[in-house]
Amino acid sequence: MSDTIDHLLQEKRVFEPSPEFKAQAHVKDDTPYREAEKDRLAYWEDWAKQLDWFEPWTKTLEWEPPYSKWFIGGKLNACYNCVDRHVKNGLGDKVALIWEGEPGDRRDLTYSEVLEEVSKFANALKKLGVQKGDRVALYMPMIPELALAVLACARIGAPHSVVFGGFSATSLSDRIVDQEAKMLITADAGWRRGKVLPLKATCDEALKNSPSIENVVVVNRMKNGEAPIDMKEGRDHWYHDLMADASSDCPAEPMDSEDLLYILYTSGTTGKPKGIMHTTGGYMTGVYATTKWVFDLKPEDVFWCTADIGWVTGHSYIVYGPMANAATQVMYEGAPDSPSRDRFWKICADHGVTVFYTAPTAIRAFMKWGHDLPAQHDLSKLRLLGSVGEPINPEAWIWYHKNIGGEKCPIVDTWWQTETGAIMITPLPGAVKTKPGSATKAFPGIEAKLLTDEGKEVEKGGGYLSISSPWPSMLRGIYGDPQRFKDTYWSKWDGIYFPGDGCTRDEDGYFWILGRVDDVMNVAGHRIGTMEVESALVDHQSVAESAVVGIPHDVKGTAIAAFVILKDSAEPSDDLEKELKQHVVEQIGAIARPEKIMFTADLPKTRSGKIMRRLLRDIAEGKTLGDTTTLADPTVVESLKNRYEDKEG
Ligand code: 7RM
Repeated sequence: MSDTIDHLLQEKRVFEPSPEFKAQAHVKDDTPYREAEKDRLAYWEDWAKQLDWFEPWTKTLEWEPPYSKWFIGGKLNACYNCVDRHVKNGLGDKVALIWEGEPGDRRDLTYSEVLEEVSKFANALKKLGVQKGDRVALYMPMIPELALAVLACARIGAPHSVVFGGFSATSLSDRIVDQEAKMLITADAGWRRGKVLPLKATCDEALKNSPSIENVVVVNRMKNGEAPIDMKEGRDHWYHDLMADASSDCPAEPMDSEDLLYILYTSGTTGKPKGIMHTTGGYMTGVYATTKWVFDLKPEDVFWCTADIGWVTGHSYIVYGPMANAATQVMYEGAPDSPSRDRFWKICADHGVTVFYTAPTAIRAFMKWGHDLPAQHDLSKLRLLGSVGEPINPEAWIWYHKNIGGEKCPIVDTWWQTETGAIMITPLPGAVKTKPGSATKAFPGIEAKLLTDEGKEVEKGGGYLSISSPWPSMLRGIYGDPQRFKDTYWSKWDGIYFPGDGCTRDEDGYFWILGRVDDVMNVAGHRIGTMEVESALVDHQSVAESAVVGIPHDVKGTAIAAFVILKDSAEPSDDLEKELKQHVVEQIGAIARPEKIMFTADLPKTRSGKIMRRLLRDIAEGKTLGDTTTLADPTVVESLKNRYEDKEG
């Protein structure tokens, strides 16, 4: 961590928005910051009023830490705000989605077409017995039907829970069981790097352990029989069959501002992911506001967020934020290197993308692939770039600025979390000068500070990031686990939100986020708990104990290294190493595949029994030992540990 700090603090370059950008920007100066500070509630009310409400709220905020309620008594519908009201306002013919499948197939949908499809599918869901309040799980590729299904759930008031299509059957059924989802929506398969991702087959596996699911809806993505599947009579239904005779008349359900909109699972410090809950009025206000100002969105923009809807970034900045703003956006199914490593730049050029939002791990991969690839495409329409998911190293920031942004696009480095629902720390591109590697300042209306363990504010230097007053899109809890909600986010300080990130502030008060300070890893922008991977390893018959650490990786940011103690019956071998990696993939998903597995006879623990992760990281990075493939001799670990304990005094 201290290497990162030193490195970041040497970064002194400052980038001002160009006069041309500033002149056309929604926000040109610091007025909204001052206004929000003067009266935060009035400021958020102004945003909420820009949405359509069936009934107005009577009270803006009720704050009984750690629970907040926003826009109390108000009634609205998230889908209505993303679709119906645009059609009503004459934007029915505006293109909502420009979709590209990985093989190159295309589909454009206008807002009127989205309204028609979503209404029909909402009726189909109702016909299959889904009622307001019932949870619906989605396990889908990045096809238009995923966005449509999410909106259809919102339309009838059935909280959705999207599970990323890269997760395993076990991960899927764990999530279904936790929320007792009644319905599962999937597709026969999806495309990823030219390979067929057999989603329905994985669902069938998950369904063996998901007793709450009554019906399964299957979208036919593979039109040429590339992925034959089994359909279980009475349980499984083709999407196109349901749509064939569904009525397109389905008024949006008036929802209470505090009704549950969705549950999205995210990794924490235990083996069990947390079901983060977001409600309707506050969440919609937060994503609407941040999409408009952070991405400086205008009616003529073509927005492209490259995230998967299976992550929060796709919820907030593909589905709800952009669509609430009546944006035209690109949606892409596949990998950035399929069929070749310039796919993203080809998509940008073909569709005239103006605002592009991606992750540092992708940018680092593009850097490796070479600047001549983007140079072969016309990226001149781009006017604003964004970054999300992990700290962006200054080298990647500068490369992005030069080679993608043509040195004319501001870069918004946006810090936020599944839990925060919307962007929290970010420049406003027309008003805030940027520094490569810094997420700059809190969004207007957000109160971010650095605190010490004791809760003392740090004006300049290092501390823990904190949010000291409630914000509309904040999580409302962890599904089924109020105690964990309190323990995880609200026990460090009194009534102040603890996001779990370390950070420093410079002389301008800019935030430089350093990464997690808990046992959560950020692998290629995805959160994975060390305990989750440890549980998956221990689940294997040959493993007695394991300890997992994150180690630096030049593209992924962090890679997973696992130390494994085998049972007496097993012997270390290359084959076993492969088998264990595969076991983790089967238990969690490919994103959790360990880069390195080291067999050891013992794990270095402190006298109080805590695993010494810092020592393990050093060993895994080769800082402590030459050959680290096996630490079979217990005395090796013991002597390492002693040396460490001596050093630490
Ligand atoms: C949106 C998202 C959240 C964690 C968060 C941080 C890290 C995200 C940035 C960042 C530095 C950023 N949600 N993180 N964005 N760190 N700069 N701009 O990623 O719930 O999946 O992850 O990601 O550690 O706590 S998430």
